[in-house]
Order: sequence, then structure tokens, then C-alpha cells
Amino acid sequence: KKITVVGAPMWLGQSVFGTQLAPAVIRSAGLIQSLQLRHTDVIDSGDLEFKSEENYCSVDDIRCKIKNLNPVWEGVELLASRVSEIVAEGRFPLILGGDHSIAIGSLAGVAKHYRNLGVIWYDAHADSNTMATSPSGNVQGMPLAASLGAGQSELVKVGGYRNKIKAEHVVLIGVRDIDAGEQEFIERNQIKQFTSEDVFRIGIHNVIEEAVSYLATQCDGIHLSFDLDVLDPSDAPGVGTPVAGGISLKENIEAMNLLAKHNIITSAEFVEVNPLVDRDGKTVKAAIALIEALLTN
Ligand code: DIR
Ligand code: MN
Ligand code: MN
Ligand code: MN
Repeated sequence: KKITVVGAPMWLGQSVFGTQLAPAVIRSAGLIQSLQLRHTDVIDSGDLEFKSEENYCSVDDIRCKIKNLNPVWEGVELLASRVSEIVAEGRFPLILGGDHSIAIGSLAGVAKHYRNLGVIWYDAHADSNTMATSPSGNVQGMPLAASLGAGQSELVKVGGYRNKIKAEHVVLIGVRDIDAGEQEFIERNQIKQFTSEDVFRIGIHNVIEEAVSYLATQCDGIHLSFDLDVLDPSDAPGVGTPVAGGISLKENIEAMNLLAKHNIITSAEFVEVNPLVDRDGKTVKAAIALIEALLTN
């Protein structure tokens, strides 16, 4: 694989300061060198420059319902352009978040190059809110809905087009904290999901095999969007919104190994690592181990 690593140091899609530091911390823990041991062609294209000041608009403005809409929107537009260039160069984009709002930009950049892009969305959450259903106003909780064409028009039209992906080409894995509005959205759009309970019940191996056979025949590429909060907080404490009852690092590494064996992932992002709330660098190390497992061949 020819890999280009790009950092998307965003934190304004949620409220806990620190996710913007993740790309630099993950690099200094040795990610690039480790990838270069496995692949002859790895480029580190550095971090995008995002605004870092919170931006609240006046309370009577409808756009206020979405926290930091303007700087998040500008950031994801920038990421969409960069990711699109990487794919156009025939390279594999490995995107380091940043909070999960960046997935709007990643998908906008990638999906342009595919007719039927599939998405495997690893998360404790469903990220399917719109400003109408969001309990928090955080864009972090909206990227899947926005990419499917639902929500605030700026976020829906990133990259200059809408509906990056189709609902039938999405698989959620590890979900266990879904808001009422999200549940309704998932049912209405018939999005395939494997909850953390499903993973415990049928095993991660079967979950991945089912997800792969569900997507492989229909999709010409598959983007992996990996929110570290899918892991159990004991293995990944360094995230802004930890949820108990998650999947172990060991099982997630097994999942990445299986995806690598199938050789079907064409782009990937690892998001929501927050070094400021991490313990002993556990979450940073987990992210690196997952990336290494995914990108072994
Ligand atoms: C919640 C939390 N559903 C929200 N979402 C998170 O704010 O919309 N996603 N933390 O990763
Ligand atoms: Mn998420
Ligand atoms: Mn999450
Ligand atoms: Mn189809």
C-alpha cells in the first residue's frame, strides 16, 4: 500500500479540550516509523491548520444550535480537499483525528472517487444526530447523518455535493449509547448495526465476516471510521465520552487483522483520542496497535 498520513487536529466538534493534540502525540509515539517498517511508501503530510478558538454565535441564531459550526465546517472542507487529493494520487489516506466531526470531511473527500462507498463505523455512539435531535449540539454526534444527507446544509454539502454514502452501505459496530432521535433515524434508514452486545453474543470474528459479506459485493471501496470510544474504557480511557461495556482492545485488534486479511479497506480514520485525559498513554498506544493491525499488508 502507498499510504499518506494526514492529521486533522480538531476539537471544536465537542467540548473536551485535547483531541487536537492527538495527531502529534500519535506521531511522537512512533506511528510513522512503525508504518515504514511494513510499507515502502509512507508519506507523512503533516497536520492541517484548523482554527482552535471556540465560536459561539448569538443565541437567537438558528445556527447556534450547532456548537462551533463555522470553524468545524471550515475545517472539514479543508480536510475534504486534502483527502480527495490523496485518493486521486492513488494513495491510501490514513486520517488521524481530532474529534469525530472530521469524518464529514474524510467521507466528502473519499466518496467522490467511488460509486458505492461502503463505511464501517466503529463507535459506542451512532453519530446520527441532526441539530433537531442532538442533545448536545456537538458536531461530533452528527457526522454519519450529515454524510447520509441529513442535517445542517453546510455540513451536508461539504465538498460541494450531498449524500456521500447510502444507508444500505453502512455498518455500525460496537454501538451501545444511542439517543432516541438516532434510534429513529437508524430504523427509518434501516442501517445495519452490531451492538456491543451482538459482538459479545456472536463474537467479533462473525461480526466482521457478516459486515464484510454485507458490504463487499455492493461496494467499490470501504472507509473505516474508528472512534476509540468503541473500546472499553479500561483499554481506552483517553476519550471525551467513554461508555462502559465496550469491546476489548484484543478483540478490536483481531477485527483489524481480519479486515487486513480481506484487504477491503480503502481509507481509514482513527478519531477521538484525547491525550489530556488519557492514562499512561493507553489510548494512544491502542490507536497505534489498531492501525498497525489494519495496515499490515
Ligand atoms: C451524543 C454523544 N450522542 C451526542 N455522541 C458521541 O452528543 O450526539 N459520539 N460522543 O462519539
Ligand atoms: Mn463517534
Ligand atoms: Mn463515540
Ligand atoms: Mn447498493
